[in-house]
Formats: sequence, C-alpha cells, structure tokens
Amino acid sequence: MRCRELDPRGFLLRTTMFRTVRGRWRDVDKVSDTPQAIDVALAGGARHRLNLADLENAEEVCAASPGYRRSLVALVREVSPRLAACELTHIARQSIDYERAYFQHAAYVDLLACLGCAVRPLRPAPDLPDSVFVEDTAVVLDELAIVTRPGAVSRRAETTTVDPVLREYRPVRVVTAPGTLDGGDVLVAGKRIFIGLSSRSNQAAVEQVRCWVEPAGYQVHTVAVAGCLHLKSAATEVGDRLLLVNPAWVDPAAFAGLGVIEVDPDEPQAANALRVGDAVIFPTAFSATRRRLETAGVVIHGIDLSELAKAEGAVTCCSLVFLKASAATRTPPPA
Ligand code: CIR
Repeated sequence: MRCRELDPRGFLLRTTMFRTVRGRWRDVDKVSDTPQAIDVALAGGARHRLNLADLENAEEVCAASPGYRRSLVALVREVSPRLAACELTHIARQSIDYERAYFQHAAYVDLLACLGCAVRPLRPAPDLPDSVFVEDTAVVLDELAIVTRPGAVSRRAETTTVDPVLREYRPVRVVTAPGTLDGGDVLVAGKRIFIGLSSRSNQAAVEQVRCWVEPAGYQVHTVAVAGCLHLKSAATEVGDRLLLVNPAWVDPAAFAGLGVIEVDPDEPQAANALRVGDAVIFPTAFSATRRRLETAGVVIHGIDLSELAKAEGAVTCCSLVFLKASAATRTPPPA
C-alpha cells in the first residue's frame, strides 16, 4: 500500500489494487494512533486503519496526520523575572518588560498546544535569567537525547532540570568539558546534523556528539557562522529538505543538497523559524520573509516574541519539540 498523494489538506491512499481511500483531514472526526497504526474516523462515520508497516512512506503519512502531531512533546519553561539580566552577544541591551515577555511566551505555548503538541512545562528557574531558552540545553533526536554544556557559564545550571525529564523519553548523553554546546547551534535535517562553530559551541563538543550519533546513522557537519549568536539564528528547517537561511551569516553552500529560501535582506533576524509537524511558527515582525515562505507553500502561524527578541531569543529557542516515542519503540518504516 502506498500513499499516492498527501498534503496538509488531504490524503489519498490506494489500499489495494481495487480500492482507493480519499479524505480530507478537516473531515476527520477522531484520530488515534499507536506505534503500529493510525485509526481515522471520518465525520460521516467511515473508519480507516492505516497500518504503518504496510505503507512504503509511513513517515510521510505520519507527518501529515493530526494524530502524529498529538504525539509531539514540547518542553518549555516560563520566563524568569530576571530576564533583563540575560546574556547578550550581538545586540545592545534594552529595557525588557517582564510582563510583556511573560504573556508573549504564554501565547507561544498556547500556539504549540493548538498545533497539537503535548506541552510539558519544566520546573521554573527564576534565578537563571535565560532559562526560558530551553532549546540551548539539549538536542533531542529520535534515538537519543544530548544534554548540552552551554557556552555561557551563567547558563550551565539550566541543564540540571532538563536532564531527568529527557530520560523519560530517550537514552541521554551529556556533553562534558572541554566541550561546550548550545542547542541553538544544532540544526538537524533528516540524518544530517549541522553544528555551528560559534562563540558558544566548540570542536570538542562536536567530536563528542559525532561519537554518539554516527552509530545511529547520522552525519555531522560543522558550519562556520559569523555575525549572529547561533547557527539557528542563521538557518532553520521550514520543510522537508528545505531551509530558511540568512546568507550574510552562514554560507548556503554548507547545506548542499537541501533547498534554500533566503530571508529578505531587510530582515536579517528572520531566519529563525520553528517547524511543528507540517506548519511553521514564525515571528510576525518579518512580513517580507513571511511572503517568501508562503509563496513557497510553507504554512505559517505568526507569533509576536518581540520582548524575548530583546534577550536575543527567537522562536526555536523557547522550546524543545520532539516525538514522544523514541525510534526504539516505534515501528520503523519498511526499508
Ligand atoms: C543567550 O545569549 O544565551 C540568551 N540571551 C539567548 C539565547 C537564545 N537561544 C537560542 O537562540 N537558541
């Protein structure tokens, strides 16, 4: 059985040589999924079982299914009242309105939930100014999670509350000295992992990561970044094999084989977008780049994180989004 056509609006399956199942996800009444199958009940009463083991392109079908999105976890942490004392590297310090940042972050968390993520709040860390930026504390792959050793000394304690939570979902490896790594420097695109060599992440950490991930079939590439905090300030994934890139901060040639959409030159900060299932969370501040993305067919959900941007944060930084089930407990797609 092969899913012949699939987009966020609908699916078309040839279940046998003689029968075609057609549907629109918006007609779906209920979806329940297990590692083996997705059960779809349509509003009209029809029911379909998609056995993942029978599908040649199970990953693709899962990625478009609302049930799949419900199986995503988003780790978040509320904004520290000390946010104004955050680390800053490439922007000047401005006054930060804590309440405004708090409510912008709350809207972001709501959006993650609306997009189907099971939101898991981490224990608040009010004494750690940058603790809302949980992305930097870990990298979660399907097979394992890596707890980082952040480059800024003031941020190292953030990882202690993340480590035990990740152990509920994945085997965990921990970056050790002299390695330093911020999750914001790690861009995963399929089985390729790009690590930015920035002021926060170093070669020693890259070598540790390489040892852990290569046995799981990943290739690690280092990438030079200049002019911005992290690799993901300069490049993020907005679709399968499709990146949004600011070419002034990272050379797009580093991503050979992947499609690239460039940010509008007047919006250098716009390269940070957060992919959640088949949608992308993107700052409302960057309308010209948004038009470029929508022209390319990317489905955008806008969010205003302008107060967190004053702390050099953006949309990927405020969460760790990953599949609840690890690769070890899911049925792999047929080879
Ligand atoms: C820092 O400098 O560490 C924080 N003020 C901002 C971290 C943003 N994180 C990210 O882009 N992944």
